[in-house]
Amino acid sequence: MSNSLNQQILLKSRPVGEPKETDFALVETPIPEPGEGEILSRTIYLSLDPYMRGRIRESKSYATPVQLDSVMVGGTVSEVIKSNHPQYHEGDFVLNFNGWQTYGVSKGDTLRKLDQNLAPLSYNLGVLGMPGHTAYSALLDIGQPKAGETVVVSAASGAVGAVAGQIAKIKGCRVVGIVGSDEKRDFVVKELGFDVGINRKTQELSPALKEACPNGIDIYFDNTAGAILEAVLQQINLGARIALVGLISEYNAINPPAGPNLTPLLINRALIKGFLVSDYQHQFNDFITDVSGWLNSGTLKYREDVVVGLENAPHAFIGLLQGENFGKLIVKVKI
Ligand code: NAP
Ligand code: FER
Repeated sequence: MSNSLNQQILLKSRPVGEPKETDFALVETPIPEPGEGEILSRTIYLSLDPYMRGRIRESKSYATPVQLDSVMVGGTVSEVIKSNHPQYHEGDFVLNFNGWQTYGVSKGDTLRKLDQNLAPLSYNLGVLGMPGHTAYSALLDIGQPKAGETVVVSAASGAVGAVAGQIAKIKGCRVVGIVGSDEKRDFVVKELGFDVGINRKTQELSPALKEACPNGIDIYFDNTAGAILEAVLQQINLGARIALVGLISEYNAINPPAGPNLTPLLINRALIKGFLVSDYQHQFNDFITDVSGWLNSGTLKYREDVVVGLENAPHAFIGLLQGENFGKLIVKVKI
């Protein structure tokens, strides 16, 4: 591997079911030249996120798919190497979208400059980035949490779930987190301060939820859909709110899964609303102000799962969809 070349991970085939490492390939190409108004940057951190599973499908959903033999998409923290844009200079750190490659060219008006004195640079891909923003806006806007209410969060130790559950605690709610291991269960209770953790792999969901939520469920922050949504619906309260944020239990499914029984939604006149973080740009400044404040005061804790080396991105991404990450999954790209 050479430092004078751009290392890129391309999508080679569209996975059926679980992605495989052979669906991706590492190639080396010349480092690109920035055009007018553009900057060339070196990738420092690459974010790996569940939405990428949707982007490697053929069909368009809310975004266009990655083409075969193209570089995988992804949010990045990068260092400016060359700039043809008046607002950016060599050595600046920026949030951009280089994708799974060591260098990238971006248009100057699609970037955000980062200040590494405010927070570790990688946080801009997690707690102070798209996942944190998702947690903040989906919980506060759709969930409308009130002190004393019961909030259930799935994928609760992850990038989005951990922040959502902690904000619900800050708002005075009883918070129950559903996770995939005992270690993650201990983490959400002992480190993050949730009231109860449930291991979805070893505990039966309905009785565990009944015990954890003696007053029923007012808000469900749904990162998973599937069996967890089904079990939660059976115990929702009158006027419950459900933020449908992610359906990770279905992302690798080959056939469309059977839907849950929706009768409890009707009986309880409950609200279920789909959420896309891109609709909430207007709340970005409030999100940064509040979440940075909670982070700096130690009220909100943040855990990262850092994998070193771009070549390990496919393996780590496959693991993300199987619950192998513990905290926000980031690739530290070494050049
Ligand atoms: P994450 O929680 O850090 O990682 C994914 C986690 O999902 C895994 O660690 C695993 O946790 C859990 N999981 C995997 N397969 C599962 C299954 N079959 N059933 C239940 N849980 C499963 O990822 P994230 O970045 O925070 O994303 C969480 C969710 O938010 C995803 O669904 C994502 O698509 C969604 N999201 C939506 C938006 C939006 O705008 N709508 C934006 C960002 C993220 P356990 O081991 O604990 O089960
Ligand atoms: C976005 C909207 C949604 C985005 C990511 C998501 C990277 C994530 C959706 C999901 O995980 O379901 O603009 O930008």
